[in-house]
Amino acid sequence: MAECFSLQNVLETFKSSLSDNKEVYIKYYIAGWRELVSFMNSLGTVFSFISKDAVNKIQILENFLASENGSHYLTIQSMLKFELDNELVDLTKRANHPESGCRTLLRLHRALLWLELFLERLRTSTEESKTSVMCSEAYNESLARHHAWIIRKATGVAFCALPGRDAFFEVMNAGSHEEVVNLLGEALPLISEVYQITEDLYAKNNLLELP
Ligand code: 1PX
Repeated sequence: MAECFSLQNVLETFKSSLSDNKEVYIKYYIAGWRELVSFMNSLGTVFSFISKDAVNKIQILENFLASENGSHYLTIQSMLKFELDNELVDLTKRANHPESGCRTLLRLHRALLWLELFLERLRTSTEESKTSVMCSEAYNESLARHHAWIIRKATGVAFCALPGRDAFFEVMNAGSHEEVVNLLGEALPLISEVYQITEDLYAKNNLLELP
């Protein structure tokens, strides 16, 4: 794990996650998430229930990658095919395969939409914009509908503890505000492309509501 977060690293890992034929390498996808989690950890302990869950999911995918079936977990595309062909996915309710790669990655995938919406708000924000508002608006448009009431409540509390916009730009470690905004402009289309490829793949296979 990088000892110091930088937005540039996130950009690089998501860039590396796209293969020439537009498959998504799981190794880099989760490396991107590890970077983001290290960023979130630097914001304080109120976020630890979120980062714990994210790390848990990253770890599940890393374990698959390191297992004897690891070669099937090279890309999201190959993982889907492998797990579906071998009936390793609980499709309607959690049963024999409660922690399949497919359902685990789907949770991160949904969070990626939150990230995209949040970063877009951050990119176009003004000095008066509040990070907590941008964060919860992005959350309400994405993850919220997948979360139980108690999680939504806890998440709302955590958002109130977010540092202000200036401090936020600072921790992103990417230079001046203008440079951060430029970098966000570069990162967002990439994140959005990775998101869309995954979304289409899951939709095509009818996997968007995996339990
Ligand atoms: C450059 C700035 C970017 C900021 C980086 C922030 C990284 C955020 C990483 C969030 C990863 C969240 C993964 C959540 C996965 C999830 O939805 N899990 C739930 C469902 O899983 P299950 O196994 O039960 O089906 C689980 O119930 C979740 C529990 C914890 C609460 C998750 C709240 C997610 C809020 C996302 C917003 C993070 C705000 C960070 C502020 C910077």
